[in-house]
Parts: sequence; structure tokens; C-alpha cells
Amino acid sequence: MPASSRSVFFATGNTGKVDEARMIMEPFAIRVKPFSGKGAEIQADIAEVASYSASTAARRYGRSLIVEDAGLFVEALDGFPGAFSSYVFETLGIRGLLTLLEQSESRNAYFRSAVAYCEPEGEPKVFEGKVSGTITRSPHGENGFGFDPVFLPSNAKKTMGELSLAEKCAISHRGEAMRKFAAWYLKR
Ligand code: ITT
Repeated sequence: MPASSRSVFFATGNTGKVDEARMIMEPFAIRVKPFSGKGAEIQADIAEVASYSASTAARRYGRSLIVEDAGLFVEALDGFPGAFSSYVFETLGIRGLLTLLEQSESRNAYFRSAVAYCEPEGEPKVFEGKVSGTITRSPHGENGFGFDPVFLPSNAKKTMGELSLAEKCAISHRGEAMRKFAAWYLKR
């Protein structure tokens, strides 16, 4: 295996994602190198957003890298905020999401993650992960980032904001997607 396949650039501006990627890839002995370069961002489903961003960034900077796009999909809101999660988190925030759900009976939701890997002259390859759960009535915990304090995974007794980094990564959408990527990356 070439030495270069033991590390990968991760194009993201989110340090929480970098911490998680490092935790997830550690058992695979893949070193995650944060990279602040950006690809083109389009409005589409997360898998397409990640693919397009990875392929434009790989070509623009002439390096192989991964991009991850993730989102929270709330059943009672027909999947909103989904691909708009980052914007909604920055504008409405957790409070705004809880207000939108005040009258709804269903609090079911899921996070999805799409990790896209691309080489400068190649086509992007996408790996996906998902975790189902419910939106709590109030925030709990200060770990993680984004909507973690109000997301209670179906297979956990604590919100993602209360789980440790290792506990979150073991069950999260990002954990699933990045483990799929890592297994493929080491074999290619
Ligand atoms: P980059 O695009 O720079 O990687 P970002 O934070 O903008 O960082 P996304 O576009 O993937 O990343 O945004 C998804 C948003 O969805 C993120 O800002 C959070 O609000 C939310 N989100 C995604 N994954 C999450 C997680 O594991 N826990 C909590 N919220 C999450």
C-alpha cells in the first residue's frame, strides 16, 4: 500500500467534523489532514452536493481529498432542513427548530452524511450514513456541534450533545459514512 493512502485531506470549515473524522479514521490508521480550500457549493441532495464540491475542489487545488455534506431531516417538516441544515442552524438555530415543532406530534428525524472522495483527474465516489432518532423538547448537553443537543438517537439514552466524541462516532451518520470510505480507501 502506498504511504500516501494512509492520510487524506478533508476540505471543511467545521472543526467539529475534523475531530470526528480523526476519531473515526484512527482505527484504520488514516491520518486526517484538515484543508480549508473550498469546492463549488450547489443546492441539491447532500450526496450530489458533496460529490460536486469534492470534484471541483480536487481539480482546483490539484489534490485528492474528501468533502462531507450532512443534514438533519425532520419527518414532520417533510425532511426540512435537510440540505439547508447549515443555513437553518445559523439563522433559526436550535430554538427556531423547536418552535417549528411545537405543535407536531411526530418528533422523528434522522441525520444523513455523504462523504465524497475525489482525485484531481478522477470521478467522485460517495459513501453514505444515516442515524434515526427524535428531536427532544429542550437541549441537553454541550458536546458535539450543530443540532446535537436536541437529537436523541433511537439506540441511545442520551442526546448527541451528551454523548462523548467516541460514543457519538460509534453510532452517527458520519461514523457510518466515514467507516465505509476508510475501508474502501485502504483497499483501493
Ligand atoms: P463544511 O461544509 O465546511 O464541511 P458545515 O458545518 O457547513 O461544514 P454541512 O454543510 O454538512 O457542514 O452542514 C450541515 C449542518 O447540519 C451543520 O452545520 C449542522 O447544523 C447540521 N449537522 C450535520 N451533522 C451534524 C451532526 O453530526 N451533529 C449536529 N448537527 C449536524
